[in-house]
Amino acid sequence: MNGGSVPGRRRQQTSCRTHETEAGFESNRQLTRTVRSTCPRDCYDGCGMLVHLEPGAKPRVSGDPDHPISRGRLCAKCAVAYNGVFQDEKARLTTPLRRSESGEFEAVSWDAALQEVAQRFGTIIDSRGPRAILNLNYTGTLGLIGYNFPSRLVNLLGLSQVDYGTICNAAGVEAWQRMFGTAVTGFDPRTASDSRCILVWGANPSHSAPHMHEHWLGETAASVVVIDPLRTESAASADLHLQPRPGTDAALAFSLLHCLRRDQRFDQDFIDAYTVGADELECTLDAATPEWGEQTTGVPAADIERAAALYGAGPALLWAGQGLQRQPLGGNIMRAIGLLPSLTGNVGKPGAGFYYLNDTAGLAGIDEDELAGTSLVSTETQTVGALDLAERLADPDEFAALLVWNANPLASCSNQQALRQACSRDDLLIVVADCFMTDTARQADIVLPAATCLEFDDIAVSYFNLNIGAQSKVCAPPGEALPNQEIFRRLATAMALDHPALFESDESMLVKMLSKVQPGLDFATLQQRGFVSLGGENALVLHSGRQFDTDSGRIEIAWDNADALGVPRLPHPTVDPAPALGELRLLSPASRWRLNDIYANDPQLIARSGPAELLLHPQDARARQLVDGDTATVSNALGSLTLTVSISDRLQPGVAVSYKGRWPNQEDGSGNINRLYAGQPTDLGASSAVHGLLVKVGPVQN
Ligand SMILES: Nc1nc2c(c(=O)[nH]1)N[C@H]1C(S)=C(S)[C@@H](COP(=O)(O)OP(=O)(O)OC[C@H]3O[C@@H](n4cnc5c(=O)[nH]c(N)nc54)[C@H](O)[C@@H]3O)O[C@H]1N2
Ligand SMILES: Nc1nc2c(c(=O)[nH]1)N[C@H]1C(S)=C(S)[C@@H](COP(=O)(O)OP(=O)(O)OC[C@H]3O[C@@H](n4cnc5c(=O)[nH]c(N)nc54)[C@H](O)[C@@H]3O)O[C@H]1N2
Ligand code: SF4
Ligand SMILES: [Mo]
Repeated sequence: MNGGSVPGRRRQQTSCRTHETEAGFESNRQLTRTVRSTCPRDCYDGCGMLVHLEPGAKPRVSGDPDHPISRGRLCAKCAVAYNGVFQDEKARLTTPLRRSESGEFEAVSWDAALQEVAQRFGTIIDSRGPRAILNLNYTGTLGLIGYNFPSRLVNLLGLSQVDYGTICNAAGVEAWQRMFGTAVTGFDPRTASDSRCILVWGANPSHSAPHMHEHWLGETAASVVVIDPLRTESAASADLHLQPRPGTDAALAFSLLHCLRRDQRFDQDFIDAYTVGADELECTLDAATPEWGEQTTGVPAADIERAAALYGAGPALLWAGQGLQRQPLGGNIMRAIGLLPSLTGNVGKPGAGFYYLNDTAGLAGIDEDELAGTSLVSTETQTVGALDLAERLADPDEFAALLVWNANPLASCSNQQALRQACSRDDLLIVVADCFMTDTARQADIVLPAATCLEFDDIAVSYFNLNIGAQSKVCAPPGEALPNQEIFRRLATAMALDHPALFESDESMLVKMLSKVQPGLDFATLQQRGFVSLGGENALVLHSGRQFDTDSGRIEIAWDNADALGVPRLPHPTVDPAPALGELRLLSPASRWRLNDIYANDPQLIARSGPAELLLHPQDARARQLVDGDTATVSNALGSLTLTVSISDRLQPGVAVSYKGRWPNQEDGSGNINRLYAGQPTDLGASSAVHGLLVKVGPVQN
């Protein structure tokens, strides 16, 4: 049975319940085993994990060597945190907590906690209707059950919903949904073997998709072009890095298109057959010479020419990052860069395509609407945009309760101080389910301890790679913590509800989902294999039918309903105004050491990431008499923060960076970057424009 050295056989022999590792084979038969699992974080990669289980020892989590993405290694953050804070009972929430008269938390039983929630929700619903309870959830876990199932109760009750996509990617979603008919079907990354160019625009895979950075981009034969105001590691290792001023991307896109058109790289047959409105762009394209592009974006004309030549050689892939659209004109930027594949015909053929997100579960036929019970809504519900949350929640006439799970808005949302203030309302009931005592949980009246992805079975999918993986239970939750779905089943019981959808078992949901992925596939088999790839060994060519789910059935470049949306009919090369004298544009993208704000409390990662930093260009630091290691005040009309200066020539003058992923309560009470973001929305989708933040920076005044 020792197949460990035989490539390809190891996978078959690794099974959750029975596999013995090489080391444990003779002496510890049945005692030492490894289990395959999948990381369900909100991350492009979707790594396969191998969990080593030994009697008397904590599970040891590592990368699955047989998984095509992780190839034996997890990212720097998960490798630490899954073996660290995730398994640290002292850091975890282990019992339900209730705020007592004195204001301190006291441990209570599940029954007591849920009875209280049920009773108080019931009173609010009876007296004011379900709209007075506001639900907020997001992507704390993307396991399909843990992410979706609790929404069944929320939907059945008809609670108000925060559309938390508006804190992340709604501008890009709306732009491409209207343009291509979908923002969640892109390209299969495996098609890169047929590509001659990969253009990564406003994503930083070296942080947000580390395995894609290392393997997919690192090993491709295609030319890699990265467009980012920051010289990220992905930019530094690319064949070409264009470094525009933030918020000038639409102009850059037009300039690239000018060159592509001049060089006859447009695909007129494709344009005629599959797009509408392209002819209306002609004058704008004529004017967008590379020299104009240089002036407008700061990217040298010669580099614009080079990038156009590389992309134009095709087949070419375009990856539109989520950082890209967190700009005041983020919707327009997404429309403008979407013109590249649309006008050059880089769509629906091997090696070509555009990508923002992939709905891998949907492509496999899994019905997430059913998992989330969207059809259970029977009353007229309302949604609240994330950027309006602080203001809306402050109004006692509107909301009497806030329910939060899979999210930490007091760290991640705009207008942090005002939101904290709103959450301090005495007459607002706050219920939070989380694995840790986050800033949001600290504000709660009732805290419900949630299990992590190591503690229940689920299915995890990547939104880049088309893989569907098993998320495996490898240990019991600490104390009394429960998976989200069990928390919400019990809450439904406490509320005396009886709709069967609220009580469906995990097993039943797993069976239904897996039957869609592959007939006859059961969870144990998926665990043994680790994952299933859509299309098997072969790359899928998405959009090969070139049918677009828009009104015209074509790629919509000109929008007839633009007036109603409050945007121009066509994408346009407008750029953001330059910051005023003395101001800097502050970007707060993904940190290498955090997954959003998850892991902010892991001691090893705290040590590795150091204090909250402000990266400054040497010129900007000099002008403010700041040197490396100084503390600086970063301020705007909304407030101020103190951050530790780190001088870096990876930036350009006028641009500063402070990575996201800090818990405000760990930052000496000063909060995190979102203290400075008032929540100005993007042009489309009323979404976060946090990378458009303007600040002043100076030495701390004593
Ligand atoms: N300044 C700035 N702010 C940003 C961004 C930025 O780039 N800059 N990015 C924005 C983006 S892209 C996003 S997506 C948002 C993210 O914002 P949030 O979704 O609020 O992300 P987190 O703060 O990490 O909160 C996720 C929470 O889920 C919890 N969790 C994990 N697993 C489970 C589980 O199984 N059950 C339960 N109940 N809880 C679980 C974690 O412990 C964590 O506290 O932040 C946004 N905020
Ligand atoms: N390690 C880690 N991984 C993560 C996350 C994390 O917090 N940490 N978060 C996850 C989530 S929720 C999301 S949404 C994704 C986000 O991951 P990405 O899609 O990579 O987005 P960001 O990290 O916000 O920003 C990416 C890049 O956009 C650049 N950028 C900012 N403004 C502009 C601009 O005007 N033009 C251009 N061209 N570029 C600009 C930034 O400099 C940054 O390098 O990552 C996911 N993965
Ligand atoms: S967060 Fe992303 S890179 Fe890290 S282990 Fe999970 S899937 Fe892999
Ligand atoms: Mo996000």
